[in-house]
Amino acid sequence: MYKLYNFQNSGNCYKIRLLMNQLGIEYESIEVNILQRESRTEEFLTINPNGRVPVLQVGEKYLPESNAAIWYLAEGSKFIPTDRFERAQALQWMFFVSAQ
Ligand SMILES: N[C@@H](CCC(=O)N[C@@H](CS)C(=O)NCC(=O)O)C(=O)O
Repeated sequence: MYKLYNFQNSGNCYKIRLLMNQLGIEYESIEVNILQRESRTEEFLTINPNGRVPVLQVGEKYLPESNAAIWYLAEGSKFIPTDRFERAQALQWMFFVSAQ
């Protein structure tokens, strides 16, 4: 089962939870209170040296960056277009949003 290092009020975390719900993917949520700097502890920095949530845990591996997690989870689903140009457009919007 996946684990999601997660802060309830974070939009970057929300979009992963939304996708997992849409795809019916089960996961364990591990709440990291960023307001109490729980993402900056020595322990958490071994999970993500960037000190931020979300982080998706896949087996023994950690995947920070919400868009990377979304791309990983959505592979093979209707959320990643099969058409090459449309796939690039999906990435276009993901890059656009992360640059705002
Ligand atoms: N580009 C990253 C941004 C992650 C990010 O900014 N996370 C914020 C919450 S939305 C965070 O963990 N802030 C805590 C901190 O910087 O200590 C992503 O998309 O996952």
